[in-house]
Amino acid sequence: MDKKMLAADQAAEMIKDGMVVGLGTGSTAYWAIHRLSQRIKEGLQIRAVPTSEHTKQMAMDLDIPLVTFADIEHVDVTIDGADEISPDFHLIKGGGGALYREKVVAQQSKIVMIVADDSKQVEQLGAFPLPVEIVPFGWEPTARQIQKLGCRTTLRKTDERAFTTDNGNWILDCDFGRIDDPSALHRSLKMLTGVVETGLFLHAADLVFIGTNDGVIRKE
Ligand code: ABF
Repeated sequence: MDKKMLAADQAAEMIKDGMVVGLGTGSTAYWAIHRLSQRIKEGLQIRAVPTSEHTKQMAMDLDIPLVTFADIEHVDVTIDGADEISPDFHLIKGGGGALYREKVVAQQSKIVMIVADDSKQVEQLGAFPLPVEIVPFGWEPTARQIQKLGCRTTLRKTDERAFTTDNGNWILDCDFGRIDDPSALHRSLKMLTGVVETGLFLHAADLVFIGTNDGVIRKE
């Protein structure tokens, strides 16, 4: 069985009637959304907040009832993926480009469950280039300021054009190598005018489900 699916299924089993659920983005969250849709057909009653336009469309196609922050004050549980997970549950996210909405939803969530396969576990963050969402206007000076923090930057592109986020912004993939102090780096990046948000999610998981060849490892 697919390791991502195994992990996602276990997280989706934790969802209970009446909950407001944050729906993550990416190929692992995909399986959780599918499992939740199955459970809804079997009688589970939830409302959900999507973390991207892609996930929103998927939820609508699967008849998952959606709400917005106009309707709710908090999210009970969010299930989302990650690109890297450190032992102290710092995360790199944003490989799929949805980091801003993922972070907003995670910050409003009482419990954040991260679902991933075992390739996402790392001793130290940084092998995966850090996605940073930036404002398009003046992106070159923003990139130069970020480079001065000690990285190489690549403007993310699809079909030769800048990849545009759901918020109308662009993504710089920033290769810092090993990140010794994620909090300090996050703070330095956030000081820059052109930076909207970083893919560093600090101590951002309450529960982690890791799919392996031998089953699911649950960490908290
Ligand atoms: C989202 O999906 C992102 O934050 C992350 O970039 C990605 C996780 O990757 P995967 O597609 O492997 O689940 O959660």
